[in-house]
Amino acid sequence: MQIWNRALAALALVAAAVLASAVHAAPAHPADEDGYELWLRYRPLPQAHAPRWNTIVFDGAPSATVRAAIDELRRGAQGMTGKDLALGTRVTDGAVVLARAGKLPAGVDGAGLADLGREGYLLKSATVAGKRVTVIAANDDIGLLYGAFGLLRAANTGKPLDRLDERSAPKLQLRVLNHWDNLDRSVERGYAGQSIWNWWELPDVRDRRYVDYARANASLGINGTVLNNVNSKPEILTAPWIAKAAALADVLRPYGIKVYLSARFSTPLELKETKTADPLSPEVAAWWRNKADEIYRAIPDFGGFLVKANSEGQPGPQDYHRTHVDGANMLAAALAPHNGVVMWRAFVYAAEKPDDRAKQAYDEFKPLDGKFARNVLVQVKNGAIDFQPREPFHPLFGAMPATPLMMEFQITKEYLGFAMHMAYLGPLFEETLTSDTMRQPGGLTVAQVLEDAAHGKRPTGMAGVANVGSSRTWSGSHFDQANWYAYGRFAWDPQGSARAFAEEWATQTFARDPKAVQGIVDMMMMSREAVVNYMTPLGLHHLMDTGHHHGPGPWVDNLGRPDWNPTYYHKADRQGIGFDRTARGSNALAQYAPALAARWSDPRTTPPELLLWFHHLPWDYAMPSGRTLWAELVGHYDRGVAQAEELRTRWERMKPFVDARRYDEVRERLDVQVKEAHWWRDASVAYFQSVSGLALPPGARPPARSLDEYKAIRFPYAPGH
Ligand code: BDP
Repeated sequence: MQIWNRALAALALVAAAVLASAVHAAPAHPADEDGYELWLRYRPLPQAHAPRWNTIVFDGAPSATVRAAIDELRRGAQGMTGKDLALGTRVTDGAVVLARAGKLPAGVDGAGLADLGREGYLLKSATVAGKRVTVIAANDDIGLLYGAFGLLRAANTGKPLDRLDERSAPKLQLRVLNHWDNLDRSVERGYAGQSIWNWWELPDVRDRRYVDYARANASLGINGTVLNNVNSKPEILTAPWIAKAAALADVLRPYGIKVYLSARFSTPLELKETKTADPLSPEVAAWWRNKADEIYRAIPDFGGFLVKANSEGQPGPQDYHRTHVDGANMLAAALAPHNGVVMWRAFVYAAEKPDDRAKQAYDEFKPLDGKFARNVLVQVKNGAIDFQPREPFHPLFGAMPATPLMMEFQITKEYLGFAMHMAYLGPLFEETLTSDTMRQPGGLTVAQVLEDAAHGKRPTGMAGVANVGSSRTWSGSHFDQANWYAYGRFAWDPQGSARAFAEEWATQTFARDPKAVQGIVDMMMMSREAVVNYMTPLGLHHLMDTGHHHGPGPWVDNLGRPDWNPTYYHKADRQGIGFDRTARGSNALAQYAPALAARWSDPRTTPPELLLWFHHLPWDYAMPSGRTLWAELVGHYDRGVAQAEELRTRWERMKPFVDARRYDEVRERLDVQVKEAHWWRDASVAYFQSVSGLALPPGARPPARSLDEYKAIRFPYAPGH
């Protein structure tokens, strides 16, 4: 495998460098890397921290999953210590014991294992028959694989390996990537090259990269992947494509990853196999039942369907005057005999409706609470508009207590600078997950809503729109890998911490030196707020240019649908700026719990970062800082630019710790980010000034170019569109 060979090749060099650095204080400069190995680099550990593992013990015939765990442990040990671990059955000093429940070596305390479910694991330092061993215990093979990755992470991040006592189990059941990958290998909103699925060559040719993809996901606990775009095509459900999906399922299965498909609601009609796609037509229901049976013959553990219906022009049950429940439940009935699920998206809005777009999903779905079949999850984006740099949490969270709601985050950065800007999304995920919906006395966070779907009796889950592609870095840039990482870790534990995940990632991906980790993590933690500041400060949203969403377009007001126009969202005029979502305006606030709605209906008790999401305010509105809204807005844009520059300066300080290749590749992007932060700031200030008619606040720098020049900028071939 590529990672393996590269690791071996690099090993001699790096081992020598590390040994040298243990003797002399000055670290040798690390060898160049291209990022392909992600956070699974397993570089040599200094003697004092290196694991003293010497054999792997497993009693029985290893399944493909256990073999994957053994391979990974060997790969990790080889990289970190230079030692090859033999596989044995006798417990020796330094053994890593993989044990299923019921087969724990005598003397090892397996208390609590039973509560950890199929996927959980225990990591324990123990003494067995007088030998010091490390035990990975689990109820199922997949738990052993996750435990192996957990142990390697502990070693890689410098945890004391002789005092391990860790228990871990996922808090959500379905931890899924959504690939928006098209059948021609283009990727909607993809900035990391082509789709990693080489559809044309599948099913006969199985790129070795699929295995590395599976390893990366399994290392985080991601256990599902939707292979194709939510804007789906009928062909994906035809025999040749089912065979391609089945080939991928075969590769991914040992790593605990199930395959799902996005289904187009009108598939049978478009394939001319039925006369309608009406979900209540028996002919249609029978077609889907047969289709499900056909898929399960090829993929016995197929996960189910993801569906985007009656949204942005996609077909759906409403085309036949049926409801989302009619549509979802019909598909659910076809999948139920096979234990498949339907992930039905709540991302719906229609131009014909004059109402605030932010309200439409709640208005359509809230009345359907409790009506969905048991194997349906409603998949809700983190916010009510569309993956903006900042949005308040979606009002559906906490408002449908009788329906499992699945979170949908976007890992690919459609609205946060593609793969060009550094924006670590951990803080965005954490901000949403820790939001208090106030739907329960004492509080009810979004994370709790996800974890407790219908009181634990129905499936739970989280989806992330993947940022993975054919790029050598997988994610289009080195730092975008961190967003895949953090997503996976939050899907495992929605109550985790963005900073802690960043620390793990930076240590494994870049350098173990605490100074480097601290420096890199600090950059990551400030990066998303920098983007918010120079793109959409103070609760502004959807100001990106049309279609491709690259760069500023706050002036755009001529699109086919009003709710695609930035002017619809900021509503700036001579008097003021912001979307009034209070009772005087669209009253979207009424969709939140009354106590929260009351708090946010007064601009003085609305958090400043959400101010213009909920309020239309005069330009001279007095902000808590004492400045006017206008001065504060310009101040935020300036701050964003300063933060982008600060990111670059901080990266320069990381130079001694990072190999030259990755250093330069990150540096190039930071130059772009600084340039584009200026562009965002200048274009936005120029535009809002033209609307407000106000002079720039004292000391503010005039935009570099005229508004007309900014308006004339075009990107006919921007990626992902
Ligand atoms: C928007 C994207 C569009 C997606 C849509 C969706 O611009 O490409 O198809 O969301 O989530 O963010 O369905």
